[in-house]
Amino acid sequence: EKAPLREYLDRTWAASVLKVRSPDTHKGTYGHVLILAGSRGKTGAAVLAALGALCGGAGLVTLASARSLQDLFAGYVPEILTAGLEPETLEAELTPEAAESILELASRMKAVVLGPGFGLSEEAKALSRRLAMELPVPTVLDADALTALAGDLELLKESRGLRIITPHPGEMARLLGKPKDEIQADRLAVARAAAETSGAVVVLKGAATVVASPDGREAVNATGNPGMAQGGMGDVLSGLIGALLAQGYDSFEAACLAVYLHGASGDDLSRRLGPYGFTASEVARNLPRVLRTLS
Ligand code: NPW
Ligand code: AMP
Ligand code: MG
Repeated sequence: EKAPLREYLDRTWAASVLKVRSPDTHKGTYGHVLILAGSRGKTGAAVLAALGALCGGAGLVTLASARSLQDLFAGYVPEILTAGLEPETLEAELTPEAAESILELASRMKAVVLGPGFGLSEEAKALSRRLAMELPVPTVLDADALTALAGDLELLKESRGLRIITPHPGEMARLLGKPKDEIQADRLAVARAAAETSGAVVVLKGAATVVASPDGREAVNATGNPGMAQGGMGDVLSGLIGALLAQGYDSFEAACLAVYLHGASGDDLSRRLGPYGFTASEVARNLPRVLRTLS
Protein backbone atom coordinates (compact mmCIF):
# COMPACT_ATOMS: atom_id res chain seq x y z
CA GLU A 1 0.00 0.00 0.00
CA LYS A 2 1.07 3.58 -0.67
CA ALA A 3 2.19 5.57 2.36
CA PRO A 4 -0.42 8.24 3.16
CA LEU A 5 0.42 11.86 2.42
CA ARG A 6 0.90 13.33 5.89
CA GLU A 7 1.07 17.03 6.71
CA TYR A 8 2.55 18.54 9.85
CA LEU A 9 0.37 21.52 10.74
CA ASP A 10 2.91 24.17 11.72
CA ARG A 11 3.34 27.84 10.85
CA THR A 12 5.11 27.11 7.55
CA TRP A 13 2.30 24.83 6.42
CA ALA A 14 -0.41 27.31 7.48
CA ALA A 15 1.30 30.23 5.73
CA SER A 16 1.51 28.16 2.55
CA VAL A 17 -2.25 27.46 2.37
CA LEU A 18 -3.67 30.72 3.79
CA LYS A 19 -5.49 32.69 1.08
CA VAL A 20 -4.64 36.37 0.86
CA ARG A 21 -7.65 38.67 0.51
CA SER A 22 -7.79 40.85 -2.55
CA PRO A 23 -8.91 44.45 -1.91
CA ASP A 24 -11.90 44.36 -4.23
CA THR A 25 -14.02 41.94 -2.18
CA HIS A 26 -17.05 42.18 0.07
CA LYS A 27 -18.93 40.11 2.64
CA GLY A 28 -20.52 38.04 -0.11
CA THR A 29 -17.06 36.92 -1.16
CA TYR A 30 -16.39 35.26 2.18
CA GLY A 31 -19.48 33.15 2.48
CA HIS A 32 -22.49 32.72 4.72
CA VAL A 33 -22.31 30.18 7.57
CA LEU A 34 -25.39 28.70 9.24
CA ILE A 35 -24.93 27.62 12.85
CA LEU A 36 -27.43 25.10 14.20
CA ALA A 37 -26.61 25.05 17.88
CA GLY A 38 -27.65 25.92 21.40
CA SER A 39 -30.40 24.81 23.75
CA ARG A 40 -31.39 25.91 27.21
CA GLY A 41 -28.41 25.44 29.53
CA LYS A 42 -26.04 25.18 26.56
CA THR A 43 -26.63 28.54 24.89
CA GLY A 44 -22.95 29.43 25.30
CA ALA A 45 -21.92 26.68 22.90
CA ALA A 46 -23.92 28.36 20.14
CA VAL A 47 -22.48 31.79 20.89
CA LEU A 48 -18.94 30.37 20.87
CA ALA A 49 -19.46 28.59 17.56
CA ALA A 50 -20.82 31.83 16.10
CA LEU A 51 -17.79 33.72 17.46
CA GLY A 52 -15.47 31.12 15.94
CA ALA A 53 -17.15 31.67 12.58
CA LEU A 54 -17.07 35.49 12.84
CA CYS A 55 -13.49 35.69 14.06
CA GLY A 56 -12.48 33.19 11.39
CA GLY A 57 -13.62 35.66 8.75
CA ALA A 58 -16.99 34.38 7.50
CA GLY A 59 -18.79 37.08 5.50
CA LEU A 60 -22.10 36.44 7.26
CA VAL A 61 -23.12 34.22 10.15
CA THR A 62 -26.68 33.12 10.90
CA LEU A 63 -27.47 31.33 14.15
CA ALA A 64 -30.71 29.34 14.00
CA SER A 65 -32.29 28.10 17.22
CA ALA A 66 -35.61 27.54 18.89
CA ARG A 67 -37.63 30.77 18.72
CA SER A 68 -37.52 31.12 22.51
CA LEU A 69 -33.73 31.56 22.40
CA GLN A 70 -33.53 33.82 19.34
CA ASP A 71 -33.64 37.18 21.09
CA LEU A 72 -31.06 36.13 23.63
CA PHE A 73 -28.65 35.25 20.82
CA ALA A 74 -29.42 38.41 18.85
CA GLY A 75 -28.72 40.57 21.89
CA TYR A 76 -25.57 38.73 22.79
CA VAL A 77 -23.63 38.91 19.52
CA PRO A 78 -24.59 41.97 17.47
CA GLU A 79 -22.78 40.83 14.32
CA ILE A 80 -24.82 37.67 13.77
CA LEU A 81 -28.13 37.20 12.02
CA THR A 82 -30.59 34.98 13.85
CA ALA A 83 -33.42 32.69 12.81
CA GLY A 84 -36.06 31.50 15.26
CA LEU A 85 -37.76 28.21 14.54
CA GLU A 86 -40.82 26.52 16.01
CA PRO A 87 -41.72 24.96 18.28
CA GLU A 88 -41.14 26.88 21.46
CA THR A 89 -40.49 24.01 23.84
CA LEU A 90 -39.53 24.32 27.47
CA GLU A 91 -36.03 22.99 26.82
CA ALA A 92 -35.83 25.27 23.81
CA GLU A 93 -34.44 22.47 21.65
CA LEU A 94 -35.21 22.20 17.98
CA THR A 95 -37.41 19.26 16.99
CA PRO A 96 -38.11 17.36 13.74
CA GLU A 97 -40.92 19.79 12.85
CA ALA A 98 -38.22 22.33 12.04
CA ALA A 99 -36.45 20.08 9.51
CA GLU A 100 -37.99 21.48 6.33
CA SER A 101 -37.38 25.13 7.18
CA ILE A 102 -33.82 24.36 8.23
CA LEU A 103 -33.10 22.49 5.00
CA GLU A 104 -34.52 25.40 3.02
CA LEU A 105 -32.43 27.93 4.96
CA ALA A 106 -29.32 25.77 4.59
CA SER A 107 -29.68 25.52 0.82
CA ARG A 108 -28.77 29.24 0.63
CA MET A 109 -25.60 28.85 2.75
CA LYS A 110 -21.98 28.07 1.89
CA ALA A 111 -21.47 25.94 5.02
CA VAL A 112 -23.31 24.66 8.09
CA VAL A 113 -22.15 23.88 11.64
CA LEU A 114 -24.43 21.42 13.43
CA GLY A 115 -24.29 20.30 17.02
CA PRO A 116 -22.67 22.48 19.70
CA GLY A 117 -25.10 22.48 22.62
CA PHE A 118 -27.80 21.35 20.19
CA GLY A 119 -29.60 19.16 22.73
CA LEU A 120 -29.89 15.46 23.44
CA SER A 121 -33.64 14.86 23.83
CA GLU A 122 -34.95 12.07 21.60
CA GLU A 123 -36.53 14.71 19.36
CA ALA A 124 -33.37 16.80 19.09
CA LYS A 125 -31.35 13.70 18.28
CA ALA A 126 -33.83 12.61 15.59
CA LEU A 127 -33.67 16.05 13.98
CA SER A 128 -29.90 16.11 14.18
CA ARG A 129 -29.60 12.67 12.55
CA ARG A 130 -31.90 13.71 9.69
CA LEU A 131 -29.98 16.97 9.13
CA ALA A 132 -26.63 15.15 9.22
CA MET A 133 -27.84 13.11 6.25
CA GLU A 134 -29.85 15.68 4.29
CA LEU A 135 -28.10 19.05 4.61
CA PRO A 136 -27.17 19.85 1.01
CA VAL A 137 -24.00 21.87 1.74
CA PRO A 138 -20.62 21.22 3.42
CA THR A 139 -21.37 20.64 7.10
CA VAL A 140 -19.33 20.40 10.29
CA LEU A 141 -20.81 17.85 12.70
CA ASP A 142 -19.74 18.41 16.30
CA ALA A 143 -20.75 17.70 19.89
CA ASP A 144 -24.42 16.66 20.27
CA ALA A 145 -24.68 15.95 16.52
CA LEU A 146 -21.97 13.31 17.02
CA THR A 147 -23.59 11.89 20.15
CA ALA A 148 -26.80 11.54 18.12
CA LEU A 149 -24.88 9.39 15.61
CA ALA A 150 -23.38 7.07 18.27
CA GLY A 151 -22.68 3.66 16.74
CA ASP A 152 -23.92 4.75 13.32
CA LEU A 153 -20.93 6.48 11.78
CA GLU A 154 -21.23 4.53 8.51
CA LEU A 155 -24.59 6.21 7.81
CA LEU A 156 -22.71 9.38 6.84
CA LYS A 157 -21.42 7.66 3.71
CA GLU A 158 -24.84 8.27 2.16
CA SER A 159 -25.12 11.90 3.28
CA ARG A 160 -25.98 14.62 0.74
CA GLY A 161 -22.97 16.92 1.08
CA LEU A 162 -19.38 17.06 2.31
CA ARG A 163 -19.06 16.33 6.02
CA ILE A 164 -16.38 17.14 8.59
CA ILE A 165 -16.69 15.50 12.00
CA THR A 166 -14.86 16.91 15.04
CA PRO A 167 -15.01 14.36 17.88
CA HIS A 168 -12.98 14.56 21.07
CA PRO A 169 -11.85 11.12 22.23
CA GLY A 170 -15.04 10.64 24.29
CA GLU A 171 -17.23 11.40 21.29
CA MET A 172 -15.14 9.16 19.05
CA ALA A 173 -15.53 6.34 21.57
CA ARG A 174 -19.30 6.79 21.36
CA LEU A 175 -19.32 6.99 17.57
CA LEU A 176 -17.35 3.75 17.22
CA GLY A 177 -18.69 1.93 20.28
CA LYS A 178 -15.14 1.37 21.49
CA PRO A 179 -13.39 2.25 24.75
CA LYS A 180 -11.55 5.55 24.91
CA ASP A 181 -8.14 4.00 25.56
CA GLU A 182 -8.38 2.10 22.26
CA ILE A 183 -8.95 5.41 20.48
CA GLN A 184 -6.01 7.07 22.22
CA ALA A 185 -3.67 4.12 21.59
CA ASP A 186 -3.38 4.88 17.86
CA ARG A 187 -5.12 8.15 17.11
CA LEU A 188 -4.06 8.41 13.47
CA ALA A 189 -5.14 4.86 12.64
CA VAL A 190 -8.52 5.44 14.31
CA ALA A 191 -9.07 8.73 12.46
CA ARG A 192 -8.05 7.12 9.15
CA ALA A 193 -10.47 4.21 9.66
CA ALA A 194 -13.28 6.56 10.71
CA ALA A 195 -12.74 8.65 7.57
CA GLU A 196 -12.98 5.56 5.42
CA THR A 197 -16.11 4.31 7.23
CA SER A 198 -17.92 7.66 7.09
CA GLY A 199 -16.63 9.30 3.93
CA ALA A 200 -16.14 12.39 6.11
CA VAL A 201 -13.03 14.37 6.99
CA VAL A 202 -12.28 13.36 10.58
CA VAL A 203 -10.79 15.74 13.16
CA LEU A 204 -9.86 13.73 16.26
CA LYS A 205 -9.27 16.40 18.90
CA GLY A 206 -7.08 16.48 21.99
CA ALA A 207 -3.36 17.03 22.59
CA ALA A 208 -1.92 16.68 19.05
CA THR A 209 -5.19 16.76 17.11
CA VAL A 210 -5.11 14.56 14.02
CA VAL A 211 -7.05 15.04 10.78
CA ALA A 212 -7.81 12.32 8.23
CA SER A 213 -9.52 12.60 4.87
CA PRO A 214 -11.25 9.74 3.05
CA ASP A 215 -9.01 10.55 0.05
CA GLY A 216 -5.95 9.42 2.05
CA ARG A 217 -4.55 12.78 3.15
CA GLU A 218 -3.82 13.12 6.86
CA ALA A 219 -2.29 15.61 9.26
CA VAL A 220 -0.95 16.04 12.78
CA ASN A 221 -1.29 19.41 14.49
CA ALA A 222 1.66 21.20 16.07
CA THR A 223 -0.30 23.81 18.05
CA GLY A 224 -2.48 23.85 21.16
CA ASN A 225 -1.76 23.46 24.86
CA PRO A 226 -3.41 22.24 28.09
CA GLY A 227 -4.65 25.76 28.82
CA MET A 228 -7.24 24.83 26.18
CA ALA A 229 -8.65 22.02 28.30
CA GLN A 230 -11.82 23.94 29.18
CA GLY A 231 -15.47 23.88 28.13
CA GLY A 232 -16.26 25.82 24.98
CA MET A 233 -12.94 25.43 23.18
CA GLY A 234 -14.30 22.81 20.77
CA ASP A 235 -17.36 24.94 20.01
CA VAL A 236 -15.08 27.75 18.75
CA LEU A 237 -13.22 25.26 16.55
CA SER A 238 -16.35 23.99 14.81
CA GLY A 239 -17.45 27.56 14.00
CA LEU A 240 -13.98 28.34 12.69
CA ILE A 241 -14.03 25.33 10.36
CA GLY A 242 -17.40 26.54 9.08
CA ALA A 243 -15.88 29.96 8.35
CA LEU A 244 -13.02 28.45 6.34
CA LEU A 245 -15.39 26.21 4.37
CA ALA A 246 -17.45 29.30 3.57
CA GLN A 247 -14.30 31.06 2.34
CA GLY A 248 -13.70 28.34 -0.20
CA TYR A 249 -11.09 26.06 1.36
CA ASP A 250 -11.64 22.40 0.55
CA SER A 251 -12.88 20.32 3.46
CA PHE A 252 -9.50 18.81 4.43
CA GLU A 253 -7.72 22.17 4.17
CA ALA A 254 -10.49 23.94 6.10
CA ALA A 255 -10.26 21.39 8.90
CA CYS A 256 -6.45 21.49 9.03
CA LEU A 257 -6.13 25.27 8.87
CA ALA A 258 -8.81 25.74 11.54
CA VAL A 259 -7.12 23.22 13.84
CA TYR A 260 -3.79 25.01 13.36
CA LEU A 261 -5.21 28.53 13.90
CA HIS A 262 -7.28 27.51 16.93
CA GLY A 263 -4.26 25.93 18.64
CA ALA A 264 -1.98 28.80 17.64
CA SER A 265 -4.42 31.29 19.13
CA GLY A 266 -4.37 29.34 22.39
CA ASP A 267 -0.57 29.18 22.28
CA ASP A 268 -0.32 32.93 21.77
CA LEU A 269 -2.65 33.55 24.75
CA SER A 270 -0.68 31.09 26.85
CA ARG A 271 2.53 33.00 26.11
CA ARG A 272 1.07 36.45 26.65
CA LEU A 273 -1.37 35.87 29.52
CA GLY A 274 -0.27 32.72 31.25
CA PRO A 275 -0.51 28.94 30.94
CA TYR A 276 -4.25 28.65 31.63
CA GLY A 277 -7.22 30.76 32.60
CA PHE A 278 -7.74 32.24 29.15
CA THR A 279 -11.15 31.30 27.80
CA ALA A 280 -12.73 30.02 24.60
CA SER A 281 -14.16 33.39 23.61
CA GLU A 282 -10.66 34.87 23.97
CA VAL A 283 -9.28 32.13 21.73
CA ALA A 284 -11.83 33.22 19.11
CA ARG A 285 -11.15 36.95 19.57
CA ASN A 286 -7.40 36.38 19.28
CA LEU A 287 -7.62 34.73 15.84
CA PRO A 288 -6.85 37.91 13.86
CA ARG A 289 -3.55 38.21 15.70
CA VAL A 290 -2.60 34.68 14.63
CA LEU A 291 -3.54 35.48 11.04
CA ARG A 292 -1.18 38.46 11.20
CA THR A 293 1.74 36.17 12.04
CA LEU A 294 1.11 34.21 8.82
CA SER A 295 1.36 37.00 6.27
P1 NPW B 1 -13.31 12.13 31.09
O1 NPW B 1 -14.30 11.15 31.63
O2 NPW B 1 -13.59 13.55 31.50
O3 NPW B 1 -11.89 11.72 31.25
P2 NPW B 1 -19.40 14.84 26.49
P3 NPW B 1 -18.95 17.72 26.45
C1 NPW B 1 -14.27 12.58 27.31
C2 NPW B 1 -21.71 21.52 25.09
N1 NPW B 1 -20.91 22.53 25.80
N2 NPW B 1 -9.27 13.19 26.02
C3 NPW B 1 -14.49 12.80 28.79
O4 NPW B 1 -13.53 12.06 29.47
C4 NPW B 1 -21.07 20.83 23.91
O5 NPW B 1 -21.12 21.59 22.72
C5 NPW B 1 -21.53 23.67 26.12
C6 NPW B 1 -9.91 12.15 26.59
C7 NPW B 1 -15.93 12.36 28.97
O6 NPW B 1 -15.98 10.93 29.04
C8 NPW B 1 -21.94 19.61 23.82
O7 NPW B 1 -23.14 19.94 23.15
C9 NPW B 1 -20.91 24.73 26.75
N3 NPW B 1 -11.23 12.14 26.87
C10 NPW B 1 -22.28 19.30 25.28
O8 NPW B 1 -22.01 20.50 25.98
C11 NPW B 1 -19.51 24.61 27.22
C12 NPW B 1 -11.94 13.21 26.60
O9 NPW B 1 -15.53 12.83 26.72
C13 NPW B 1 -16.57 12.78 27.70
C14 NPW B 1 -11.34 14.36 26.02
C15 NPW B 1 -21.51 18.16 25.87
O10 NPW B 1 -20.12 18.25 25.52
C16 NPW B 1 -19.12 23.15 27.37
C17 NPW B 1 -17.24 14.15 27.81
O11 NPW B 1 -17.85 14.44 26.60
C18 NPW B 1 -19.52 22.29 26.18
O12 NPW B 1 -18.71 22.58 25.03
C19 NPW B 1 -9.96 14.32 25.73
N4 NPW B 1 -9.31 15.38 25.18
N5 NPW B 1 -12.30 15.29 25.86
C20 NPW B 1 -21.67 26.00 26.93
N6 NPW B 1 -21.04 27.03 27.53
O13 NPW B 1 -22.81 26.10 26.53
C21 NPW B 1 -13.44 14.76 26.29
N7 NPW B 1 -13.24 13.50 26.75
O14 NPW B 1 -20.19 14.00 27.41
O15 NPW B 1 -19.76 14.74 25.06
O16 NPW B 1 -19.44 16.33 27.07
O17 NPW B 1 -17.78 17.53 25.58
O18 NPW B 1 -18.80 18.64 27.60
P1 AMP C 1 -14.05 20.17 23.22
O1 AMP C 1 -13.71 19.06 24.17
O2 AMP C 1 -15.02 19.78 22.18
O3 AMP C 1 -14.43 21.44 23.91
O4 AMP C 1 -12.72 20.49 22.42
C1 AMP C 1 -11.55 20.87 23.10
C2 AMP C 1 -10.61 21.62 22.18
O5 AMP C 1 -9.48 22.07 22.92
C3 AMP C 1 -10.07 20.74 21.07
O6 AMP C 1 -9.78 21.51 19.93
C4 AMP C 1 -8.80 20.19 21.69
O7 AMP C 1 -7.85 19.78 20.74
C5 AMP C 1 -8.30 21.39 22.49
N1 AMP C 1 -7.54 20.89 23.64
C6 AMP C 1 -8.04 20.45 24.81
N2 AMP C 1 -7.05 20.02 25.60
C7 AMP C 1 -5.88 20.17 24.93
C8 AMP C 1 -4.50 19.90 25.22
N3 AMP C 1 -4.13 19.36 26.37
N4 AMP C 1 -3.58 20.20 24.26
C9 AMP C 1 -3.96 20.74 23.11
N5 AMP C 1 -5.25 21.01 22.78
C10 AMP C 1 -6.21 20.74 23.67
MG1 MG D 1 -17.08 19.84 22.17
